[in-house]
Amino acid sequence: MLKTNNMSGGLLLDSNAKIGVICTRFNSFIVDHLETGCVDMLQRSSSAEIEVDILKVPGAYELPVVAKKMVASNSYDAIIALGAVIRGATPHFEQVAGACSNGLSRVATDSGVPVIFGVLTVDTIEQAIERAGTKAGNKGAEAAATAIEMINLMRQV
Ligand code: INI
Repeated sequence: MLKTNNMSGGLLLDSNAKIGVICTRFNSFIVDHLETGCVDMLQRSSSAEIEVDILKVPGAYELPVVAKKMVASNSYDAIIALGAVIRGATPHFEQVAGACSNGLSRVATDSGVPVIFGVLTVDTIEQAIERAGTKAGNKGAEAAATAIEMINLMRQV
């Protein structure tokens, strides 16, 4: 006999959670819109109480170390990292984007706490604007929905 347990996280949080949102000040004219989209989505995705701590870091390179410190406090159900690395304006794009994405991924896998990658890595400022609340959606809102889904899923596993 086969017993299948299907587990997936829904997009509505029905029990309390604490979420850390880390935002870069670099490219703040984009990242501020990701933050707004993120907080708005968190608010609309919960019938329970979500406490949100919002922290600012200088740039995407600094996101992993702060995420690491936050998960070490054992007080967050998920961390959302928001930023924008724009190739056109960044000669060392690969280093900044690579260190950021590898670092965040490592914090998540080492700790078991979901760290959501809400960092735009794009070629142009136009592409960043498109993904910050205009024609290609809002990466901050997507990151918030992913955080909710992951919190729900991690509570089932
Ligand atoms: N940081 C970003 O978040 N986005 C960028 O596009 C960027 N550019 O263009 O260089 C950037 N650089 C700063 C970097 O993240 C660090 O803050 C800095 O190197 C100090 O460690």
